[in-house]
Amino acid sequence: MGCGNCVDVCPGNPKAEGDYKLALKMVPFDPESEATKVESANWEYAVKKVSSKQSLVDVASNPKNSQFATPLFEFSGACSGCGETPYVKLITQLFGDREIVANATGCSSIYSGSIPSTPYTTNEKGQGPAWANSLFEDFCEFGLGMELANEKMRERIEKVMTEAIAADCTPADAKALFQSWIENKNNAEETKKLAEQIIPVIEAGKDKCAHCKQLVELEGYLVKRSQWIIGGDGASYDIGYGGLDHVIASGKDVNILVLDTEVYSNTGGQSSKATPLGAIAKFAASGKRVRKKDLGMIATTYGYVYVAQIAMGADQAQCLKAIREAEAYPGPSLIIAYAPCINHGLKAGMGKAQAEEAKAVECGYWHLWRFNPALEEEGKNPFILDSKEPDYSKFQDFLKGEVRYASVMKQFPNEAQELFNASEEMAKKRYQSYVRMTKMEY
Ligand SMILES: Cc1ncc(C[n+]2csc(CCOP(=O)(O)OP(=O)(O)O)c2C)c(N)n1
Repeated sequence: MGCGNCVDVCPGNPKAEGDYKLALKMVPFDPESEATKVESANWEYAVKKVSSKQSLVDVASNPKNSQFATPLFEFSGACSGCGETPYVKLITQLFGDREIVANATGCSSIYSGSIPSTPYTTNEKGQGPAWANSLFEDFCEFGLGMELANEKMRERIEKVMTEAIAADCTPADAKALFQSWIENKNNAEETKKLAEQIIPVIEAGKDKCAHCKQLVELEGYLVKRSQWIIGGDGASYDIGYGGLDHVIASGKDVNILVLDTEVYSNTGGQSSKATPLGAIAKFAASGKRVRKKDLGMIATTYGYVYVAQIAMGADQAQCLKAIREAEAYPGPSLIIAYAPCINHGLKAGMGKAQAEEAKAVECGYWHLWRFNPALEEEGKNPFILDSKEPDYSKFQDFLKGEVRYASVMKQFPNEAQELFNASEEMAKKRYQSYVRMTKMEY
């Protein structure tokens, strides 16, 4: 996207400390140059001839491998350096061929639905995410409806298959496959393999077998779907919060991704309940006076909701692990992802958005953790604090590196330091509340 974050984060071949070769290099783009012609031929070759490792077993094991999977979210119209899009892209690399997205209105709906084009795309088999945008205030209910509809259709498949197994008209090879599907219907990888075997058999049998005929109509539901619900902090913490709460309480297998820019980004940076104390935002012109809501902690009180706080640029492995665990958890999941935004006014520039995420975690401004109810079932503490003990000596410098804080200093010099100190105190309190969670007896 021209921001240069990729250059900043993609490791080369460091052989010794200080000898850090970058794998990528930014060069000026001249569409007429010979070099560009060679690169366009290389690009065409890579897109058409080089297949990526799409098998989940291969790609999901670590961040490096995950990047060999073809992204099914490509060139979006988001701001260069946007902190949101890398999370959206990663999810398509892991689950894109069976992903469904219910998207709240906000930046993510605008860059994802830039009609008549869309950055969502398909793999070589023509499979890719299905996507739709709903309102700002009901995006979670919208996704829950998709999940319920999908469950219903799959119950129908199971019913027809059960009847087919008992019927005389159904071919014998189909019966064994149906039995296997019934036993593995919630195993994504198995259903992918089984769907490839079942579809030709039911297509061939549909004229002689009434059950096969019905199953042909339902064949789009054979593969276990990956239901995602994506929204910003305005939608999740504020306006769609009632729905979010209702949906996580439902116990249904949906994955909610909150892209937390700490403001309503798409409408120009209004304050939300995710805006931290001390930050300037619209409707908080002299710096917000109350602290950020801890949406993640609220969600953990259900006990059966998978919850994680992530920041890709701070810990890629933790980010990948949380997204995979959330998707695998057979109930509701909520991932809150830190996303730098042009509204923050990064003094280092949006080309350093990933690096800013690392700084935010290092100084204790943002925290990485996971709450996995599956661990509780094993008698373990479900709460895992992934952030190291923060280095608070860097906290004030972090704030001064962003215009949303630095401008408080300029406009309200008398109150600024007091606000910044309070902001640091709040961050410490929040970290301590996570430390307490790690000490709970189970
Ligand atoms: C009920 C309602 N109020 C206001 C709007 C206008 N609106 C559209 S997007 C948006 C901001 C979204 O902010 P957020 O959820 O934080 O997502 P971001 O843009 O930051 O990704 C607003 C206020 C709307 N679409 N619907």
